[in-house]
Amino acid sequence: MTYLKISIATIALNFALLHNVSAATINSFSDWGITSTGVTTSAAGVYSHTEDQTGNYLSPGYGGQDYDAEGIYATWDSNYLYVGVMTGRAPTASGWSAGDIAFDFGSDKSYEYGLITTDHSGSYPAAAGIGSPGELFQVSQWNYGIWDQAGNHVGYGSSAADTDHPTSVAAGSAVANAVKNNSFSYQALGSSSQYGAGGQSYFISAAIDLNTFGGASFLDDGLSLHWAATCNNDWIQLDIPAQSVPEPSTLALLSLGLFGIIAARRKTSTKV
Ligand SMILES: [Ca+2]
Ligand SMILES: [Ca+2]
Ligand SMILES: [Ca+2]
Repeated sequence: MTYLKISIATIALNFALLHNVSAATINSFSDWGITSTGVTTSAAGVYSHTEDQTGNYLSPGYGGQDYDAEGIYATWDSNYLYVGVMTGRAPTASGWSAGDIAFDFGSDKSYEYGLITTDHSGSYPAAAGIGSPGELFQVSQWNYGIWDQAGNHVGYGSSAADTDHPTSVAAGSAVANAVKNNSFSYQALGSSSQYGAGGQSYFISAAIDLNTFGGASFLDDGLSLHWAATCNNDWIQLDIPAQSVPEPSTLALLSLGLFGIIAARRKTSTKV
């Protein structure tokens, strides 16, 4: 009976590590568990937060579907953190371009990394970020939007702008080999009647090497992911609680050890 319990615990532990799907690109979009009728997902191991809107007012700003941040998603396996954002903002939109995906380790409102989503061509120059689409930056300075609180416009570059909600990377350094080759994607989702309500939706996604964030300890203090267009008309944030992610090597040894115990007990029982 004892070894049966150990066996079940081992299986549960393995499942906890392996059930996170490999949702790397738009080409495997179904891996995120998002159907063609909405923005929500029920896929095991996928963390998500959705705020799909249709009206002109979004919070803190305005702009309707063109600026709607509709969903933000994350999952991981033993090698990569996969991130996704669904929005009505097109990658080539003029005016306020799409912002970058911001990473806040420790969920303390200090955003350490940014995944560049566009080259900001056609954007308002003052608000444009740096870097090339698909690059990950260690960030020393962010740009912010044009609001200080819901509905209160302060204009671009104001010191009163809400710094809890960064938009694009203003300064920092690119981290080499952080983003898995060919994993970055920013594409339209089907026709305008699909996915997020209110019109056309787009999906931004990438796979990031966990070694960039310290490997298996990357969630020890929790992680918040954040996205907004460069105006911050609508921001969206996903908070992943602190948790320990097993080291693959430790897990393998643990499994071997437990199976060793099971084997030994079975051996013992055959003797009896
Ligand atoms: Ca929408
Ligand atoms: Ca929204
Ligand atoms: Ca932080």
